[in-house]
Amino acid sequence: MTTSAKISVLLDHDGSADDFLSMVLLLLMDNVDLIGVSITPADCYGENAVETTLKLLSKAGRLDIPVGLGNLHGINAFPSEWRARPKILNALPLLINIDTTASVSTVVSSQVLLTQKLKEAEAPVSILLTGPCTNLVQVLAQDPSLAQKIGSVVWMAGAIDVVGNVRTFNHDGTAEWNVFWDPISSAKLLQYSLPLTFIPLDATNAVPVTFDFLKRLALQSNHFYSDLAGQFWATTIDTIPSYDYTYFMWDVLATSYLAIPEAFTTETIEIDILSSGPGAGRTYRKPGSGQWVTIATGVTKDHFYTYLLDKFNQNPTT
Ligand code: AGV
Ligand code: CA
Repeated sequence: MTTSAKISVLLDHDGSADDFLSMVLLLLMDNVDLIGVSITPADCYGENAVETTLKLLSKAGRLDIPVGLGNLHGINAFPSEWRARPKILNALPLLINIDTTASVSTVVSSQVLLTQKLKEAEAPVSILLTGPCTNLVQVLAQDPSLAQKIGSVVWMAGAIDVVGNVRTFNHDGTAEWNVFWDPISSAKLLQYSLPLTFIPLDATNAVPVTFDFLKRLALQSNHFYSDLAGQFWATTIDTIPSYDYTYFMWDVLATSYLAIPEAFTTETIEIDILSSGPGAGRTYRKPGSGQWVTIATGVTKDHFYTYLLDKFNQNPTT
């Protein structure tokens, strides 16, 4: 495949285990040219997530890809036990000896990175959001003309016809975390008439991280990326016994949409997002809102799992 056939992708992630595996997947996709990685300090502490990001880029021989860190705070912070996770990832034997001290100084602000990459883009850019959308909304608020450079926004976000995954004080449980973190920016995102695709819990609920899948992955752990994915997901296993906090392939599913859209069923609908109150962050159908979003409603499980096992069955080329 020639470079011109590739889509340029900007990733904004928020440092959970599946965010990093999403970045790895993008690096392994034949049809994707990853042009920048921006980090939202939401489901992570920023410094730790920068380190993991740089370690993975270094391992892949792709430190040429610029990294940005957002200096921002959500209205509804993630629990600190979840945010501390990347620290464990950096201590894993596969990553601990990759020294990133020299690269840390090259990290810029997320807004500078996203603005610059959109400005200089000659072809439409696809933006993949695997955390909250605040960085992107701030960039568009600063310069709305940049919206013309965006070919698509794929966001792991929302819970349309299913219950949400926020379980916290004074909340009614209807929201998904990435939308809830900053529900005001989430509602604003809908106002830019961007080509939006949401991969909501409606689709991700079909793909939990199961022991069966982890066993299949482990059988091919002689390949670096299978070993890495297996170890990353193993750090999330303690969330599994409690029904509400089962770990799903949330971001990894959203990322796969860029490569295997044919595995998904979708629907294009008008929606709205509640920006405050006990339902803050709720994404709901609202005919007549004029805020059109394509939502993934389901996925062919086997197609997706097979794709993942195939992609991770690789080693870094350098
Ligand atoms: O709501 C799903 C989003 C995804 O982007 N994140 C995790 C994924 O990266 C928040 C989240 C929900 N439940 C969680 C989460 C859990 N049990 N642990 C960590 N993060
Ligand atoms: Ca995430």
